[in-house]
Amino acid sequence: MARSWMEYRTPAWVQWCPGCGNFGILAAIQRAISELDIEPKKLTVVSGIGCSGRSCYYIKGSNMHVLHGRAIPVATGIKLANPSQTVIALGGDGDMLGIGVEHFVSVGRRNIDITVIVHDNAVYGLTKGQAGPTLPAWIQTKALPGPNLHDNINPVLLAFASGYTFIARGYAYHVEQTKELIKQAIEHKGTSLVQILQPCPTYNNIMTKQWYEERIYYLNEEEPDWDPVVSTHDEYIAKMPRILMKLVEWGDKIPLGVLYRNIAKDTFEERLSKIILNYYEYPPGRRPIEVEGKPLIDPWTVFKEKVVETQKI
Ligand SMILES: Cc1ncc(C[n+]2csc(CCOP(=O)(O)OP(=O)(O)O)c2C)c(N)n1
Ligand code: SF4
Ligand SMILES: [Mg+2]
Repeated sequence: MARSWMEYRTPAWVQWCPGCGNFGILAAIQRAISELDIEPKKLTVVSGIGCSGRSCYYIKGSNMHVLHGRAIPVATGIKLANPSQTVIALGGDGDMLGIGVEHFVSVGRRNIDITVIVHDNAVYGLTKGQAGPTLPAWIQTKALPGPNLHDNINPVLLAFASGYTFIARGYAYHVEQTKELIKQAIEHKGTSLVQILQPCPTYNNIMTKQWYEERIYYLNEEEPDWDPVVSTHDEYIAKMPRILMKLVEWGDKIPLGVLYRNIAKDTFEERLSKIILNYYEYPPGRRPIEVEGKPLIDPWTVFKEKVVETQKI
């Protein structure tokens, strides 16, 4: 029998404001990993800096809280060293699409089997409500001295253009549906994005629960023939116009659910295993680093050879 989601809680005190959408996202992640029955030691949640970034303290796993915007490169390294590990990189809209946007894009080119979760409240919650990269132009949330003059990034369209092979959008207060999306994202082989619309009752007084709930709808409910899975080039060409329409839809109506899934592309790990034939049996994380107390590699010799010697002019 799968572990209860309660077993994925930690004793850490949850430091979010009352009503914060992060509570729903945390519950959805804990329920997803519990239903997938992932052992805590086989799970790594890597998070960046922000209110959302604190999630890694609240989920039981071999987790890391890293520098602002750097959850994806750290998650990439962990996955490549331990391909059997389930790896989730999470952060806010600022973390993932502001300071970390270069990593958000680059990971799509590799199709590494990790799940990226964006807690999207359209503001920098932790630093007191500045405009985030997903805040639409002309909106003035309460901490801004005037309306936002920047256009907003569309995370799902950017993920598509970057090569992500699974793209979904959920809503933080709908724990059950968001849990299902996270489960599918984790099970998908390749880089997955789940953008989660997350009300921030403290700083985003425009994009509130009511604002979202007047706009969101579930694709599989409103369009029962919705099928965003592509497995061949011909299917890709045939389905693309409709998928693109949904990726760009944002305004009076905001679609939720799986927006795109490509099961034809190989993962970076699969590509690596074609050059390193024993990669899966003997990944870097399983190789010894010392024998009889002595390191296999002397860091000073390596530093001298690779850095000091090459700097000689
Ligand atoms: C290098 C660096 N620059 C700036 C900051 C300050 N800072 C901390 S969190 C944050 C933005 C948080 O916004 P977001 O990623 O959307 O997370 P949220 O708090 O909304 O969940 C910023 C700018 C920092 N910690 N490190
Ligand atoms: S500031 Fe906003 S995002 Fe941060 S904990 Fe409070 S409600 Fe949540
Ligand atoms: Mg934010």
